[in-house]
Amino acid sequence: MLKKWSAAVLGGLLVVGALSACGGEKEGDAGSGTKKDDGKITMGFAQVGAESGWRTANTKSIQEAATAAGIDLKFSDAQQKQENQIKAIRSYIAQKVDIIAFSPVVESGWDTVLKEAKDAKIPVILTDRAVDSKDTSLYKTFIGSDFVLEGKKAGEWLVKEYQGKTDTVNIVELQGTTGSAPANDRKSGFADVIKADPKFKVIASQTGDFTRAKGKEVMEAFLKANPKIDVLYAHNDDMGLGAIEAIVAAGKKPGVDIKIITVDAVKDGMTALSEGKINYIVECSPLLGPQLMDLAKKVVAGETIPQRVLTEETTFTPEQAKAALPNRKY
Ligand code: GYE
Repeated sequence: MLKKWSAAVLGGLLVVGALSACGGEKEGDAGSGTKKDDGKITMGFAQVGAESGWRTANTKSIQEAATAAGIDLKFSDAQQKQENQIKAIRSYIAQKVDIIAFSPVVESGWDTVLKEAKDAKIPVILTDRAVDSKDTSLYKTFIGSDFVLEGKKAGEWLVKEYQGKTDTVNIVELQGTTGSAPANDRKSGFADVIKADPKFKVIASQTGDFTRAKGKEVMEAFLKANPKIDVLYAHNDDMGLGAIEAIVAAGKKPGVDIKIITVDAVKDGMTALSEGKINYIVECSPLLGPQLMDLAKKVVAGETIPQRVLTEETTFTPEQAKAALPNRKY
């Protein structure tokens, strides 16, 4: 599925590693007018919540990178509620911050508040999750992963794993937060790949809200309703880890009786993968802080930046997880 911004940005696409270093601009010498007397840039950041290991690592990355870049960060946690994020953004507008960044909980419903920021001449950067606004002038850039590609990678692993086999493969899916970009896109990317072979059947698909507790609860219901589940595809590690508890409680062996694919590659997920309880993880990097601060400085300085900044990511098998774990930062 082509995203709204795609056509507009094809010319200016930039791919950079999530760990790439900050640019070397002098802090606080950019732009004018709204900055405080100390010349520091003030950023208002409206975070999604604290729903997962990924999110915790993302928050830490943003806070540390702000300190390192000399940016004054105002941070809010929306507890996965769009109305809280809108409130936070409005309060940043009222406080006349230099720049607003946020990771939109869901894709739709942002035009009004984004227009308010634009009218107040406060630039906005989207991080991690996209919005479906048609007017791409409402934000300066969108930095984060390609979630459709992540879903496709999950599907491709499955196709390979069951190559040459003809029996039906019953799949259950734990979706992320309803209406969020990663839930929509990880679902569609995966579906696009597996639809080529009718032996793959998604027999149940429900949201687990990206949390461990919900992942466990929904998996329990899946197990009760479906005697034969071959594969679990969870849109993040945390839901997969919750589901593992439900699978064990049902007397089945995770990774063996039920094959498990997840997305994120946070430490707990990678540990389960290295132990064979998860079979495959598609990486999604939460370390967006340094790039965000770098881009924020450029925007405040009036420099032109690409409209889409993609993070570079890989995939992990159990062997690769074992090798990567000792140096894993999150
Ligand atoms: O995969 C999940 C988190 O938006 C990419 O949100 C992020 C997702 C991540 O809760 O763990």
